[in-house]
Amino acid sequence: MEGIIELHDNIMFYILLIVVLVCWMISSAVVNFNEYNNHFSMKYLNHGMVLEIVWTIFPCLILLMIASPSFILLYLNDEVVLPAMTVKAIGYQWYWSYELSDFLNTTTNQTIEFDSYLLNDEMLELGQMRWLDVDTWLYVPTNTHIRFIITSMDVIHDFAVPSLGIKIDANPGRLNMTSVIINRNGVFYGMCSELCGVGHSMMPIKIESVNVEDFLSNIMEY
Ligand SMILES: [Cu+2]
Repeated sequence: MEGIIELHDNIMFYILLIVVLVCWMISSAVVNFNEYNNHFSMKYLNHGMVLEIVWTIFPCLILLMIASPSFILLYLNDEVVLPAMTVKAIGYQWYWSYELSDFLNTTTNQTIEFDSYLLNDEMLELGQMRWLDVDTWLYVPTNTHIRFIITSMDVIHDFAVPSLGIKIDANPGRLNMTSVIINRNGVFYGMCSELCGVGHSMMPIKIESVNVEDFLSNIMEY
């Protein structure tokens, strides 16, 4: 997400430059070259080789300057660097289910997995977010390379957490992968972002990032 914001800021610089330049050229043409201010046209000025070359090359260079950081970010986002843990998120009509296959529940001797359901209005406690809070949410450790594997059991869903910069389709029969590294504690909300039926708005995502020690004690409770 930091990369996306940085790219936006970078591109915004060029956009402002272009908008100002184009507005200035249009307004100066309207003001200076109308029939009141300029009665004559110069008969022999109908082609300018240098000008043509300049206004072809210059926009090309600007486009290249915008394209290169954009491609770098695009391919960097695909890279999954040695994940320390894996979270599998499975979309169902209409809730998310999570599997932490790196961890074993010692009492049942099975990998940790749980369903995450929306809290309805009656169940909400003071301070909880309406239509965003869930009964059991995902804890993840901070400063850890986490791999998310996204899939679905029925129709296409979409696992989207905007503040983490994730938005990945959950397709039945297919595993999609992305990775995050969260560098501070906090709660991150997301929603299903692919229309998946009447309960589409009732399957929010809640991820809480905590220190590694807190994370290890929290997952005991799943
Ligand atoms: Cu959905």
